[in-house]
Amino acid sequence: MKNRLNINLAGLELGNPTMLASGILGHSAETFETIVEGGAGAIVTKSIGVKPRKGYANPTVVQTNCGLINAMGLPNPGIAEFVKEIREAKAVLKVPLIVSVYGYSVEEYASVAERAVAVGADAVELNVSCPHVKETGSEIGQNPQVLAEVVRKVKSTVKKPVIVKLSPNVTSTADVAEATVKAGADALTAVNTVKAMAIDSETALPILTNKFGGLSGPAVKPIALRCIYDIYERVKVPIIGCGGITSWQDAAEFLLAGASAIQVGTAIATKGPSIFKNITRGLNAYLEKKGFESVNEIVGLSHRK
Ligand code: RRO
Repeated sequence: MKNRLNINLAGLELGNPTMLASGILGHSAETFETIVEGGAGAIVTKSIGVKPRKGYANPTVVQTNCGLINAMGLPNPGIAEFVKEIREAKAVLKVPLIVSVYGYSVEEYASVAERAVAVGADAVELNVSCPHVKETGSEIGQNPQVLAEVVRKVKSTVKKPVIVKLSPNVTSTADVAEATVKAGADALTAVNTVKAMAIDSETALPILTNKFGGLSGPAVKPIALRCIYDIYERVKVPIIGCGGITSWQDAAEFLLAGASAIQVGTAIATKGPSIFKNITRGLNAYLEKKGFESVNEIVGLSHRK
């Protein structure tokens, strides 16, 4: 009998619709294995650029009573070093490996994507939505012309699926999604973190060294759901939901809003890698109870009139 949770996402075969979100434990083949053992259907790496980057000085993460705010500042070893991790991961992983890519120009995005795919990446996820690093991330994702140029260039460079991770920090995520899909994106991830900050009343100063960061965790869930619902009404490509998912019920809500798959990040810190199995078990039981044969049948179901 066909597994209810198998999906084909823009050509990628996943045993279940859960994925590791970019930036969480995203550097080494070993940690990817732990996440796959925990039940993830695919892995997305930390964002990788042309050159190594140290990231910001500590403190880079602050816990609030509604989620985490991070300003890591894109720490990564650069693609020349990271190709070793991609090769190693591909040798052991039995799930698709998606390499998250950032750049400071159209050419940089294309170059990193090309090198990642050349050593085995099954797809790339373009980070055009980091809320707090200058001249990349959301500075690209908030400008539909530049964003479209990046997507067109990467699409013409690699022959693997190109996923684009969108920002919630825009007036209309659906408008940006439409421009991205017109430029050739095969799938969208919605959404990256929400631009935020924290202030210490004792020192009377911002807590993060970078002052501003990205809020993740349960507070983001209703925002992400709204973005996905809007995007689903506009575009036909698969949407990967991301933002505050901590339970199978959250995952089901994202699918009903229009996501074909979901990513988990912050909740791994509190619930551990087995959160993926807990989500897939819960989803499977939900589908069975409601009489659905495939998880695809509930994608966008909340849009019915
Ligand atoms: O590295 C970061 O500080 C970071 C990135 Br690239 C991102 O896309 N989103 C985020 O919240 N932090």
